[in-house]
Amino acid sequence: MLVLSIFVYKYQGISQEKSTINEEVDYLVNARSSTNVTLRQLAQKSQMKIGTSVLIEPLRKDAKYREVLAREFNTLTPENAMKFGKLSQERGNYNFADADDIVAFAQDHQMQVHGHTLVWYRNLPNWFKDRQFSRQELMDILQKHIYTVVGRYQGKVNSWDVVNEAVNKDGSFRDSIWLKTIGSEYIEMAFRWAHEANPNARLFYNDFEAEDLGKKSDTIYNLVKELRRKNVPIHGVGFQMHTSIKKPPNYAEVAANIRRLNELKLEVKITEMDVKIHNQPVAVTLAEQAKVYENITRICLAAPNCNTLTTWGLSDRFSWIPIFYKSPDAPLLFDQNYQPKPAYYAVAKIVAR
Ligand code: 9MR
Repeated sequence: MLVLSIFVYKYQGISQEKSTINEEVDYLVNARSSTNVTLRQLAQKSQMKIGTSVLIEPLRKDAKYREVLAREFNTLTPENAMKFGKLSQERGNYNFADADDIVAFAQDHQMQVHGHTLVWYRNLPNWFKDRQFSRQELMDILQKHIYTVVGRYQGKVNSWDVVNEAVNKDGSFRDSIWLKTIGSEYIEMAFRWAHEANPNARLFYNDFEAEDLGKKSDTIYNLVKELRRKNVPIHGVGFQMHTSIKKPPNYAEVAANIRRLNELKLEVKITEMDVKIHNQPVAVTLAEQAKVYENITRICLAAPNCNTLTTWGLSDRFSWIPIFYKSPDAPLLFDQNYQPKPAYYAVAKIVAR
């Protein structure tokens, strides 16, 4: 702890002197050798949840992945293993092997699990393809799915992304099979069923590019406000926070958005953070990336209704970004070799306060 205190003291000193970007870069890059306290230990002290999404393949095969996961994080989110299409290959049948292993790892290491995700327009089971369901049939399918999955992990998974990405960029509702077949009530139904399956679970609406103020976040705000008014069991909103150094979040708006949700007595979790640096992993871009992580961590911790920061992947080795954008990137807190990056120390600095 002493070592880390010195580190924090030194860093604050630099900030107060309004250091140049180069000094900050040097500091953040060199910070690596000057601390031996883990993020998880710091987070524990400040009652913060610090998490990452988890992929089953490295969890099974890579001892270093397991080591860093247990050492640095106190909560995790299965990145894919709990999606409907992954769990149910055939109608009526579930394969929980991957999800069970992730949950068991969390339990063995006293970590919480945030379940992801019950209702999404993507990753639907193959048996949905080319099928026309009646409204009642699809409601039955969804209810059964939610009861099965939430029920299975009762006591082990006590928060859930119930509905994921139901709103478009322009603020309209996404034209998913759920909306088309059931109507917009599917959202309310999903929350009620999740609550019935596990009355102790904290239930979230989760989305991307809705962290700032604007059409999309306004629709989400109005949606959750209406759900609260109708006494639908919803406890929070997930800000995915997939960002980039080229287009960092509008911090004042993120803070205002968290504040207005607090007025509705809703929690906010940062659920899927990553910060693209666009194939330029040099000191300056790593320092810019660190700043984005630092600012978001600070804003979250300063708000009474936000205390969770989860990144979408543990190491740059396993990020979805290079695959999806077909371009190398390094968006996370740990590099390809599991070494902490400047962003790691920037988050640690805030969590240590
Ligand atoms: O990172 C996930 C990737 O491995 C999957 O192929 C993809 C489709 O299931 O989903 C990615 O995670 C997404 C998350 O589930 C919801 N928010 C956006 C994430 C990145 O696409």
